[in-house]
Amino acid sequence: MVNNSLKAPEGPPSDVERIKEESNYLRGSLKESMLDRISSGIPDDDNRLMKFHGSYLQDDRDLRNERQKQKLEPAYQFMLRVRLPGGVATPDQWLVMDELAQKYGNGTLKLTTRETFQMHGILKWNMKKTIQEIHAALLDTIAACGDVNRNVMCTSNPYQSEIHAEVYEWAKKLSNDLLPRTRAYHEIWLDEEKVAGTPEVEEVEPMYGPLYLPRKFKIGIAVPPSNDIDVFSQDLGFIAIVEDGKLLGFNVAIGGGMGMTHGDKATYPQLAKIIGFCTPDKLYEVAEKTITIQRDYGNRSVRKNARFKYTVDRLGLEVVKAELENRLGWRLDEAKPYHFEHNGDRYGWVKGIQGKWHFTLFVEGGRVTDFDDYKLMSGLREIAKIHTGDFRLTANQNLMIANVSSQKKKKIEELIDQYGLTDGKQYTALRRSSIACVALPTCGLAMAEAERYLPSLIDKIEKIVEENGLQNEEITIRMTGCPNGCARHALAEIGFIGKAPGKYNMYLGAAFDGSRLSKMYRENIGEEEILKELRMLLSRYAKEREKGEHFGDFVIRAGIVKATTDGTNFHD
Ligand code: SRM
Ligand code: SF4
Repeated sequence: MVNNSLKAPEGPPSDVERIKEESNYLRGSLKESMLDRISSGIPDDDNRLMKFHGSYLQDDRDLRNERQKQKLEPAYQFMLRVRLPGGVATPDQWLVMDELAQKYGNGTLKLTTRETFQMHGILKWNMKKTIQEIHAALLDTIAACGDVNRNVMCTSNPYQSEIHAEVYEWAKKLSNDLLPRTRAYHEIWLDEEKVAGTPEVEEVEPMYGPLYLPRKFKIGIAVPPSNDIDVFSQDLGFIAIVEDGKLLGFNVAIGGGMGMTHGDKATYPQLAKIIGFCTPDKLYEVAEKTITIQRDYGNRSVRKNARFKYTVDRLGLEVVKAELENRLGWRLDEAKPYHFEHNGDRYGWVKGIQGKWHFTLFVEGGRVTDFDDYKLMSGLREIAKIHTGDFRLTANQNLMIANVSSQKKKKIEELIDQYGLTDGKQYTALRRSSIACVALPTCGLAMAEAERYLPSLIDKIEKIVEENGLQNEEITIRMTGCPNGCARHALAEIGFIGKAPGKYNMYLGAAFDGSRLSKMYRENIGEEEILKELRMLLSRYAKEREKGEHFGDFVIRAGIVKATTDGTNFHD
């Protein structure tokens, strides 16, 4: 099966490879470590494995210095991420997540950029109970993190709900069928009897193998004209091709990813490139074989160059395509025409098929909680108690109350009014087009604030926007606390990447439909300079733009930044 003319990079395996190899299919000593009462943390090796179970050990960085001074162990806590293909949850599941966040978490839920829930602040002693209660709600956290295929996303687009329903089924099937086969999760968290090592059961991972993948792997399915899931940022993206209301199949795009490291040009965000078309019945096969190529040729030595995008760029797109077709035993069809219009969400009420209604709610930074003057979490709880449709978590960190029957619509509208839940229409379109990653205080990799800071920065930018009459212009703006790109910053028309506390690199020029990466415009600047730059840029945009021209296109036409034509020239 392995093509000897293709080679994986040479070099000693990274430490994580050793941990996986010694882990006995992701068990390690996790079970024992979780029972150990001496520390509220777990050893590093187990924390690496923990990711495959959907969780990370973190510490509250707001408390880090103080605890260090007092010679106390860091304020350890776990983040838990649910696997929720297509972002679809039932009202009962919503209520369980809400209850668990109050009972074991920090009382909030984070709606993530990959359409799922994260809980923060769970203590070690409560982890097993939390996972068991999630399991009882017919959800799990398997493979939500780790070197495996992650939560499969699909468009939440309410405009073509019959196609959404079909595409969602494919996303769910891919997510389920690509799960690791190890029973480690069931043994450790759900008390299933141990199978590994018993003579009658030999555990194997037919697709992943014992070392799993060199790095995380992400799949998303977009339904044009909406590119809400940023299909070109995925390791493997599928673009639904619909003709006369029928799903014909999918264009296949490979090799996207957003992460990079400051100052290291060998790392860069990249867009997936389209290599052909397949019919729906071939979707799984294409995904599986693509994953095995990355399994066999991905970089297992240097983790920051281990994503599939680097494998594709190193081997060449045509070579990878040929290898895929070789493994499939058939050829992909020619890609079919499609057209994306935007990568943001569409807010408010929309009528779908069978008389069902969908309401997309603006959730700033994806954080669901009861704020002093905005009881978002309580409002959604009351809605979940009477809602008979479902909830859809969007890739822009928003929430859709979906499939509302005409009979229920009035009651839900009343609750929306009572709790002041907003579709964001009272804000500028810029705020509605914003995303911020978690960053501080929980993310161990954050160099600067994102979710906690972007709203107040936007308060100031909104004034500039209004002065220039741009309040209804959708301009995508995204902020991350570090260059890993969890808010897909490189696909924002205005992007900020944290460099140090209060300092950001500023990027401009991505396309509004998610088809072009941005370019660095200013390095290491603080709020004052950010606002100064935006005052100049937005006033020029207001005066000089052409009809219908998006901000990302304008800054390129006006010569403010060069267009990034490929990830490999992102830093030029
Ligand atoms: Fe992410 C690591 C949060 C979407 C690229 N991401 C992390 C960790 C787990 C930090 C860590 O490794 O210690 C963050 C946890 C913070 C916390 O306290 O919760 C984290 N990532 C998130 C979320 C919650 C951001 C959000 O505010 O919504 C998103 C959860 C998605 C999910 O539900 O699965 C999230 N992360 C993304 C995306 C966007 C996407 O997938 O569409 C990306 C860019 C796309 C990509 O993967 O290229 C992304 N996260 C990364 C990377 C860089 C990976 C790379 O190879 O370049 C890291 C760091 C790493 O893996 O070493 C990372
Ligand atoms: Fe953390 Fe960086 Fe991801 Fe933000 S982009 S959540 S700071 S890893």
